[in-house]
Amino acid sequence: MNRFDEISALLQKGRPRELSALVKEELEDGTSANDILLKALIPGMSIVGERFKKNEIFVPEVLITARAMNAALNILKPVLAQAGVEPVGTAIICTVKGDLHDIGKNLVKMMIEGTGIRVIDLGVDCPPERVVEAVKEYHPDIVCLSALLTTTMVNQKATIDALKEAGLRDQVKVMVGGAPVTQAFADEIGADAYTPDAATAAEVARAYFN
Ligand code: B1M
Repeated sequence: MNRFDEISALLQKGRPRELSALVKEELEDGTSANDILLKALIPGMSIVGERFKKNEIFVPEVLITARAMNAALNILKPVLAQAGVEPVGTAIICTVKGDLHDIGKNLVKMMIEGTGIRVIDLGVDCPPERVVEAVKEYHPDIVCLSALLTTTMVNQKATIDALKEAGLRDQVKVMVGGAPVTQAFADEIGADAYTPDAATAAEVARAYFN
């Protein structure tokens, strides 16, 4: 078994301590944080998703792997983030109302932070009115909305509508993403950008400041 497979296996078994140790070791050996993410952690999480879909594992097991994933992401965070650089702007990010999935959101947050943008994280299950309040409070340049469920994608639209009603829509770029979200859906709800993954989200966010 190679190191990426070992990392993936520890993630799937939900072993945060051993996983974190191996991720640290891999970084110390010179492997890039991006490779660890794209070749070990994300493929590991996809396998978990497939097994969940087939009812081979259930919510408690998935929660355990999600905790392990977040532990590994915390180790990659300082490597992905650019230290000591004055932020070029501000983004707020959340997972929309009704939705508790935060791994993708956390990843998008880290990658955007890595481009030198300050990111304010409103967490999960975030109602549209909380986003409106945060836009009034922090005056962000970008609002990032993540949704992982077909039943909660509609709350990306509800959030955009709430920003319109509050007269704030034109002050921010709204970016949407998450596994069920598509470019067509983003166009339909009037988002400024859809991106399929965290790296592209970071590129698009940074491009707003170029
Ligand atoms: Co949930 N879950 N889950 N789950 N879960 C999915 C999403 C599901 C596809 C599983 C399946 O059936 N195969 C399915 C959704 C089906 C659907 O609606 N189409 C599902 C379901 C049904 C549910 C519950 C309803 C299950 C139940 O209770 N019966 C329930 C809902 C709870 C709720 O939210 N109200 C539920 C619960 C959970 C857990 C709590 C157990 C756990 C979440 C823990 C946590 O996040 N802290 C969980 C998990 C872990 C998953 C899977 C297995 C993995 C999600 C993940 O973290 N992927 C997932 C199956 C899957 O996706 N294969 C599944 C890794 C992550 C890196 O990818 O989040 O897609 P992702 O993010 C990507 C891109 O989407 C993108 O960038 C990231 C990477 O580059 N991206 C953005 C994300 N947000 C973005 C925002 C952007 C741009 C890009 O711009 C702003």
